[in-house]
Amino acid sequence: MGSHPYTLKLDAQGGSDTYVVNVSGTGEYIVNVFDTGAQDDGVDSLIVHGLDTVPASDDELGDTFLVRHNFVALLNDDVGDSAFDVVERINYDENINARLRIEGHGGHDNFFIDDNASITTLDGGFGNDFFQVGQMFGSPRDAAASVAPGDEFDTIETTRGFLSNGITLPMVVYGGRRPRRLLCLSQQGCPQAGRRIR
Ligand SMILES: [Ca+2]
Ligand SMILES: [Ca+2]
Ligand SMILES: [Ca+2]
Repeated sequence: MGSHPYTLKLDAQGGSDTYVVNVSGTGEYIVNVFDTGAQDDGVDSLIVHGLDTVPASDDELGDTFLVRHNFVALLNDDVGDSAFDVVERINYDENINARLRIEGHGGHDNFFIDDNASITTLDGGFGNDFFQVGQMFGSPRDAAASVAPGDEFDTIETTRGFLSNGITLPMVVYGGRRPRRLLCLSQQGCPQAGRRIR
């Protein structure tokens, strides 16, 4: 996963622990949430809070979260060119044995999920939030595609490309009060695939 000059390590060790990360929406860092307590010693949770913003228009993008088997990332456009250039990255693993919870709060937030290593809850909060479970890629996500060591992840070859798992462990999605969209490409069980959720 490489090193980063702004890295914070969190390890509350044995017993039940709750780790909370409030993202900033700008800049980049790595937070390592690696609880070294035994897997049967308590329940450990990770909660990631997005920004609670009030969008000025329907086009104003809120938080963009990327969820994989080894990290949650908030993608930031610090340059303001409508391209993501820096990342707030929270590494986690299966030692988060209770739940990974990501809350978008206010704003038109987007969630892209390629895989998970913990039972997961996504809560969009207020705003027109979008959730996509599984993404299509042009090639396997390995070193040949310049994916960093340790960040490789499984895909399934389909007629349209290489599809990420979407989820390995159960996930619950809460859309909030206004119309949301859920696009599910995953083959790992999506009872509401392609349907709007409320
Ligand atoms: Ca613990
Ligand atoms: Ca938000
Ligand atoms: Ca939201």
